[in-house]
Amino acid sequence: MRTQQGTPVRREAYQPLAYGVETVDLDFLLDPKATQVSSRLVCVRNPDAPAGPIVLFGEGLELLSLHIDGAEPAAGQLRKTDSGLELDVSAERVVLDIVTRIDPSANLTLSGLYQSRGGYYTQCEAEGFRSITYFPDRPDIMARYTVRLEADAAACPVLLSNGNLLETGNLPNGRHFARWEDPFPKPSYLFALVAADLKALERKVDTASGREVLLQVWVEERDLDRVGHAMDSLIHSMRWDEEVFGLELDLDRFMIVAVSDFNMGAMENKGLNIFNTKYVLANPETGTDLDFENVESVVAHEYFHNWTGNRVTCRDWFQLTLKEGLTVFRDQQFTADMMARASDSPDAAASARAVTRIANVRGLRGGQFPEDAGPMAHPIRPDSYQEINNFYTATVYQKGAEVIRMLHTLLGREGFRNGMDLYFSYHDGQAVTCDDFVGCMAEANGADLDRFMRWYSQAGTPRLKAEGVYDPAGRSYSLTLSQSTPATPGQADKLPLHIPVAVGLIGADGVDLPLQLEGEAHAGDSTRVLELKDASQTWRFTGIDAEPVPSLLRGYSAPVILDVVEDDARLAFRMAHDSDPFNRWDAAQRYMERVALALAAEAAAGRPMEVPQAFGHAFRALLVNASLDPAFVAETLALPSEAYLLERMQPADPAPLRAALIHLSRELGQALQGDFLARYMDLEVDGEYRYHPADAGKRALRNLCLRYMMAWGGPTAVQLASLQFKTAGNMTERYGALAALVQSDAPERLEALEAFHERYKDDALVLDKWFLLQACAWRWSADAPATLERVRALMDNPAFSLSNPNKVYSLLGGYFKANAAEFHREDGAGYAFWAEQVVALDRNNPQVASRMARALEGWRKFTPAIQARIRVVLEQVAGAEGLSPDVTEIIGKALA
Ligand code: B3K
Ligand code: ZN
Repeated sequence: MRTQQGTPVRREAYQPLAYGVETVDLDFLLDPKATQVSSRLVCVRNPDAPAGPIVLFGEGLELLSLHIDGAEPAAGQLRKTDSGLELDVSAERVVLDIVTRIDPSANLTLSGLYQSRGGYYTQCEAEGFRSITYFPDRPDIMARYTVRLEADAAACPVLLSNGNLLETGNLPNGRHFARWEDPFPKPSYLFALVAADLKALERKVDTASGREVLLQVWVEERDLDRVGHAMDSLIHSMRWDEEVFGLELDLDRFMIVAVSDFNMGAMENKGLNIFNTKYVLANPETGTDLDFENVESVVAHEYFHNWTGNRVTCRDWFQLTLKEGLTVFRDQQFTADMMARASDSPDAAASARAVTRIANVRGLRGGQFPEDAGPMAHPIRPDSYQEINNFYTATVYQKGAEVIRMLHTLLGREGFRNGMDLYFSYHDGQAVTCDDFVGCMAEANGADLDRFMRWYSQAGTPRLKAEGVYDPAGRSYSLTLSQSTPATPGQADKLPLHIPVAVGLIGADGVDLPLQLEGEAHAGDSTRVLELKDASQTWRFTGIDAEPVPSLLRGYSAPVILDVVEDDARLAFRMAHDSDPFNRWDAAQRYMERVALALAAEAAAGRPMEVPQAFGHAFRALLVNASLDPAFVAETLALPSEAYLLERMQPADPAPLRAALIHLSRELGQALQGDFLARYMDLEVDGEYRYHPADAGKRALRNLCLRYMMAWGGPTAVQLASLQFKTAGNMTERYGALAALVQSDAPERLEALEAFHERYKDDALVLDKWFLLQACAWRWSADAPATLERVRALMDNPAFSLSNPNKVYSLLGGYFKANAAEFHREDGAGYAFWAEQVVALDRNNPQVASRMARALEGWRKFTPAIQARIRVVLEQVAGAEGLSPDVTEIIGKALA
């Protein structure tokens, strides 16, 4: 039962509760249909809060009994409210005994206590604990927990909860029990239990201070051959946090559990991280290089939460980016360090770091920019929400991480570390705010971050405009940077932000110039961080003998859209010479974007499309440059995502854009067929598969070459792809070949899809890839079968299930979010299908439904004709009966 439909919660309305909780003792009698939960709470008056009752939230619970200090409540002492219960008490300290009953087998929301493949699992963030028992379920209520679990020993031989294991034992009737204790106070959202038939891979390792800890990764027995990489990733994460931040694991035991039915990637429950199988299981036969990378970064992310999130947590959910932005930044830094460490030269290390950064920025531009430009736009610290689960967003996570990165850029590595140390010294064991965090950064560095705080309160992607003027007589170059942020819903006026802009100037010979600002005695490094704080500021570089080419926002030093006039020649120059690898990639992307959007305009006008020759030359120069890291080249030559291009196209029109991208790929594939083939041939990786950035880079570029060759078509491409498909020794190559074949109309396409299905039909995670690939398929010829019909047919595949989020994200999410031209087909059939699926999903799992609903929130960027068609289905869903608050909020904001 969801309550309070439509009533927004406001950040400003925060009030501490009159009573906190000191200790929680839970006892679970696990049963599929009738699990009994007994809870003893020691509630203590909070002297800093206004007087009031004990507030307990509860949702969908059957209350069996409630005692206050051992007695039944007096008449009128206990009140039912919309969100749970309130108890009037006068003592400073009160012991509550509450017994409730719940039905895990009927819980399809995958929030609270639910079942998956016969086991019991919990997910409590953000507000799932209240559907397990009555509790002041807010992150500022931190308590110490003990947990007793009792279950059928045959069905659930493994019983886990947070912290340390105290005791296990057998009981009559084939049941058994375990008792756990978590020594650290925690908010209820970090509570977890698992009762299931699982096996563990175990390792014992010493922490930096020499304490031995037990690490376990729990999976179903059949998956034990896929957990080694997750374990290695966990150990690497521990070491990294010790070395880089001086943070050690604080428990004697750390557990990861993999579950097939899970709404998001993973969850950082104290000492008992619960993961979507997708981010634990990977071996060369079943996981691609990207899967290996994702497992490593998600394991790291959840592990890093132990300090940034668990030891210091959020005061309220508006502060979510306090833990998420910071932890994403930490996992990004970790990945970059891991990639760099595996490289064999400083250049290779720099390139590997850039590849990581490029992936971060691709995610930001493709996922967060559209959010910031649409009806869901919100600051990284939102001011209000209707359903908190809708605010685990790209803005809170990815833009939040960019904001932390800017602090790191402004304060430097050491200054940032000092700020972190101060943060833990002040706030360990507390539930705090974003202001507390930035306050520590400012205090540790004597820095003024007042204006910087605006990043926390302003929504929208800022535009950064740059204009340079060269003065030959004065041998100087003046750079004027100006900023503005477009209005977003509910936030019309924007103030200037504090923006770090890393700048370099490139000389005519392609070499960076040493930078000397007016008034400085000496020239310094060739990259300088300028701090833009006002609407517009000018910097004058001196001692410049000829007009330079500026390289702005190096490393993507701020999450803004850079507006600078650069002609094609200048983009090609930076593609060839920019010493900052990120900006070199960005120059290529900008050039490609320009070409793609120009082609799309021609296609929209029904005129012939022509790819500029100069672009082909610049592209080729990178393709054949064997001295560059293949991973970097692959990123550079990959098309910008459609999602990003649609944001840049005004008005957005998916059909001509798709036509343009197909045309561009084909033309490049044809013009450079010899070069693609040559690179394809010499990039083959010998020997046994290992997950290593050097090998992964070669495979990535090789697969990219194959796709361009396939775009042009012809028998050679089909033969190569078929051969690679049949002889591949690992999933990266097999899947890469399948992805290329799916682009063709040759009979080999269907053969390969069928062979892949036959081989992996019992392997859920691999099948997810197969569903995804077909959902995202482009139509390379007019008579290729329509994607929607294929997607509908695939829903009947026995392996597909609407109640498994991974399946929904692959097949429906792939179609709604990663196949614009097919989804937005002119007859509106894609939209009708969307409406039908959103409403169906919402009946069981509002969080998943809401994610799918978001596929159309950006509808106002499209052409008027498309908007008119979308409005019809938005209104149709808005009128559906019994809609969850999750979907109601999304549709309501879209239509507002
Ligand atoms: N903190 C969780 C996300 C919980 C989402 C709740 N709807 C995973 C993470 O960010 O690490
Ligand atoms: Zn997180």
